[in-house]
Amino acid sequence: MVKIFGRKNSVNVQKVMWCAAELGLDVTRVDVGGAFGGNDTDEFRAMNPNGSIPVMMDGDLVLWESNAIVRYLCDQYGKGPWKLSSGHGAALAGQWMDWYLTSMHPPMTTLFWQLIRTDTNARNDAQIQTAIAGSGRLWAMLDQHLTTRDYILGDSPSMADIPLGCSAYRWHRMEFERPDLPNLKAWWDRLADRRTYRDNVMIPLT
Ligand SMILES: N[C@@H](CCC(=O)N[C@@H](CS)C(=O)NCC(=O)O)C(=O)O
Repeated sequence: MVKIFGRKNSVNVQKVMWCAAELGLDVTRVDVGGAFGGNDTDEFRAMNPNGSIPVMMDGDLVLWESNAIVRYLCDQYGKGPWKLSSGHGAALAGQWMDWYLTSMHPPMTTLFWQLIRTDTNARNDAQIQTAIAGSGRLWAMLDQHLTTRDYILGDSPSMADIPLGCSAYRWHRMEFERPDLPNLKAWWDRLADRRTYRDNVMIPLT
């Protein structure tokens, strides 16, 4: 039985829970982090010295870093396009997943904290505008990539769609003026047709 430690409103926990749902895994999730606390105890830090969520436990394997957990679950339990252990698919999935983490996550985190977690009168408009412009340039690159594909690797969803897919919900749901990116929107609509995505990702932004 796979156990996940982490609150469900965390984008990093959502990646793992959505992935597990796609694979049809029976997962137990324990609320940890944020208002629930529990991630600064000796016991939790023995699992993850960063004190961050998510953490996954599968038998005697304890794993942190959400993208690493997604890759592990797909490799261990995935079938078809969800299992990409090697070859071009795995390489390209790694590229998009790393790109999310290193390029897209920073401006999207700024937007989330400014627009969702900061009172209106305490917001920093310059930071918000810079983050909209910065993430908008990156979403435009993905929009271009999606001109000829339904999903990031082609005809089927795969682990490559997971980190960016979780972030795309926030991009489309937070309130600001977005550039018109029709291929990105069509891809996001396709994700939103999936019950697994709606149940685990499309939940209130808090
Ligand atoms: N790179 C890590 C980042 C983990 C991370 O920063 N998690 C946040 C939640 S999204 C966290 O633990 N915040 C502290 C808390 O929730 O108490 C990953 O992808 O798993």
